[in-house]
Amino acid sequence: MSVYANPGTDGAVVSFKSRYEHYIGGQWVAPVKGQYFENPTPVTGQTFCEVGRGTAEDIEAALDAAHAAAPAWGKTPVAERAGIIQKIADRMEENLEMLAVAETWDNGKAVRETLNADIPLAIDHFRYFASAIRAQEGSLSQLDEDTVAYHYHEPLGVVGQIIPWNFPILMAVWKLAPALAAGNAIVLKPAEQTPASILVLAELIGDLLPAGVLNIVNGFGLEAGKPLASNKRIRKIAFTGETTTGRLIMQYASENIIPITLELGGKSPNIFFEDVMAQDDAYWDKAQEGFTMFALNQGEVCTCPSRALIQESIADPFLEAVVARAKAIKQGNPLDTDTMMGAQASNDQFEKIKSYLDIGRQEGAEVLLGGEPVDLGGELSGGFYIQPTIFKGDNSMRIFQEEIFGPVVSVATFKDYDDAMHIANDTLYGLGAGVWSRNGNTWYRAGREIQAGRVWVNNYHAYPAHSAFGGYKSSGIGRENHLMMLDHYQQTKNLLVSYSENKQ
Ligand code: TXE
Repeated sequence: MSVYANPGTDGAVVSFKSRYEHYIGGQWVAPVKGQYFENPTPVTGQTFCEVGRGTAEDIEAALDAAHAAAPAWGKTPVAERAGIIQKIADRMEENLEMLAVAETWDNGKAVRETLNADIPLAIDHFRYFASAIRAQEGSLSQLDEDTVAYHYHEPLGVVGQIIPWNFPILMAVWKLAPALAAGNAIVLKPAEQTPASILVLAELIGDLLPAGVLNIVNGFGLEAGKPLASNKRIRKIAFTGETTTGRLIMQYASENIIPITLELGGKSPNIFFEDVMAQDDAYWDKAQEGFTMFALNQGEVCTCPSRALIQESIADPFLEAVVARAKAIKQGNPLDTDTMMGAQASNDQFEKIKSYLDIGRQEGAEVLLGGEPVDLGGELSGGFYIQPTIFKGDNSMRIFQEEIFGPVVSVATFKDYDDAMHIANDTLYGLGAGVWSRNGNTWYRAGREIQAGRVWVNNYHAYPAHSAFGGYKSSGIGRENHLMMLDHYQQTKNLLVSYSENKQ
């Protein structure tokens, strides 16, 4: 066990500035209106820095810088661009602990996860897209003997990106890596709940990119996000956040006829068929671990397996085993490397989850575990901590239908395969799902039948850069990760050429 020192104290691996401005054109630039907002750490609830409160004027300044930088960046040879992105990944790797602790302090998540998942995945993401862009090829079609159609990939130019607070650095990098690789300049707005860690990243890697290629304006949704997403000077907007906000982003984008990618909410079913308990072996152990994934990242994951569906015939022994397992989740100081579950990202989110704990009880759901906020004592008393919670109820309840975004799983039972599919698909959302079965026919059929963009079979919560990720139904539009992401940041130029001297 080791505990990282609080940022700003002796022995800390990261020290934040007390005040952050916007990052525009490779410089720190004060907000035009001179306003700042306070940024508390969810670990203790105490403010640790203030951050520029962006408005339309700051977005315009960032767009000026991005437009000035975009043409040269777009024309930079692919190998050179890829080399810069590789250097970004290397620099992040050299500073892994610093970035991990910065992310933990800003967001509240356990450092065990930021050290082993958030930051390593972000690094790999840059490496993947730096490699992918070098392997990308255009195409040529011969239309007749003298006529040829060439297809080129071109960057879009200047793009906007709006980031959520649940994985601040990783969600930013999911968008930055393909956009930069494809040759675009970017204006990015982090979430107001977690503005600092992305600025620490910008400070770390800023000198590697030509000035103006990456610009960051902090601020609130309507004050800074809307002027970016509705701006005529962007050629694309990428958004991750709530479904209702996604609907607004779509409206803004429709005014300017620009493409969008939306990664929105979820209510992912995690389905356990009766054969998971056929033997007391490593597979059964893995399946139990798969159930506890609802608490990963304090449940603040768009693909959180927040609905667990258990076959009726095994419900009692299954629940006895997984409740015991979930009881062993170690909650504590997020900076302690033994801690498995840290703090919720903000006071608003903390209050929202508590209200759903009440709603679950009022709806008559049975509380099998947890169900309360926790006071961890000492300096953590002001932080935002909730117990891992298991409710048992039925799929019509609000706790099964609405995104809670906390360490809360709602369990229902099903009779047979058809019943499981019916319950799994009885939701507005379609982002993720899990299927657990030893029987290939069962998991294959279920995997294809569940209406979700990502179905994990006999595993959960893996996010490799080269697997397409995105939603069906109200969970979003477009995909992130995978080669296909480059299509979202490029446009196709077709040159249709006649080499004939004398015929049309
Ligand atoms: O999200 P918002 P919130 C879900 C989760 C959570 C709920 C509310 O259930 O409890 O959403 O979170 C910016 N124009 N998810 O309110 O508002 C905002 O500043 C332009 C799921 O924080 O969608 C922030 O940068 N931008 C999710 C970003 O949008 C606007 C991750 C997300 O904020 C805007 C986060 C506007 N009108 C929350 N309004 C996931 N899918 O992973 C807000 N923003």
